[in-house]
Amino acid sequence: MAGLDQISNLARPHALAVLGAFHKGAAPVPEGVETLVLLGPQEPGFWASFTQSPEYRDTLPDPMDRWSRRILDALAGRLGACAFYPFGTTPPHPFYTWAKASGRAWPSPVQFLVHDTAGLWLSYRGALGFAQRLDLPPPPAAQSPCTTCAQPCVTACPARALTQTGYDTAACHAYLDQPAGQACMTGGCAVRAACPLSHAYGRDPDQSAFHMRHFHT
Ligand code: B12
Ligand code: SF4
Ligand code: SF4
Repeated sequence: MAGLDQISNLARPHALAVLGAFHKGAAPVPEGVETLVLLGPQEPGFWASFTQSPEYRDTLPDPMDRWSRRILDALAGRLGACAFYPFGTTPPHPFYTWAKASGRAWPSPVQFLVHDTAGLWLSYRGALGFAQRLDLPPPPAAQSPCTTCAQPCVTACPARALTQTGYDTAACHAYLDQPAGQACMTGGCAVRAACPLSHAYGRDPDQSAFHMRHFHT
């Protein structure tokens, strides 16, 4: 039976890491799944690895989603698991709910998820569902990092589009169209960057720029 160490070892060459896992019962999961394992970028290094891929180089649409499918489908095949993705289904798989169930990510004061190592730069490339109940270690942190933080995320948005009162996506897009918005376009969302845990994650700003271009076309 697969264990988290084996999953991590197979994911690492693709610059992917296990960012959380939980058993059925902690959150609704697809039929037949007993354990769900969440995978996302292993930093530093994810962007350097991804940009070597055929999907990045072929200039066709949605390179990261296509890369995620190829890599996670192969991992699922090796491990006898099923792969699930945060994109491409209607309705979407509930990754936000799954993240909370893992005990390694929490809603931040601005609602985006904050993760124990990725901070607000958290994103998932997919999840592996296992029919077996795998042994899972307890989550490394007992509580959200936000409880002992000065909360710079709350005031970091220069457009006041993402605050404790919610996310005004129209105001965010309007700001990104202005010259001042170029800082978010090239370096990523200032709110996500403001989190102390984000600083330690080591994400390449080129990756943030890539996602921002996708978000704000
Ligand atoms: C639709 C969507 C959006 C929408 C609306 C957000 C929303 N209301 O959830 C829009 C287009 C605004 C959006 C934007 C972004 N998103 Co988005 N988005 C999604 C998506 C595809 C579906 C969410 C959904 O409806 N799920 C279905 C419901 C039924 O299940 P659920 O997710 O468990 O439901 C919970 C959430 O919806 C949550 N919720 C309710 N309202 C809001 C509002 C916000 C802002 C958030 C974060 C959550 C949230 O409450 C529900 C109950 O717990 C998820 C992936 C996924 N499959 O979940 C990513 C996801 C939530 N997004 C993500 C990301 C990375 C982004 C971007 C940062 C992309 C980027 N640029 O890199 C941007 C934000 C731009 C910025 N300022 O940087 C990440 C999480 C990031 C985080 N730290 O929280 C996810 C998990 C995708 C991933 N691959 O990891 N997104
Ligand atoms: S800046 Fe502080 S309050 Fe905001 S998400 Fe990060 S740890 Fe939580
Ligand atoms: S991308 Fe920039 S304008 Fe949009 S929510 Fe983040 S900090 Fe605010």
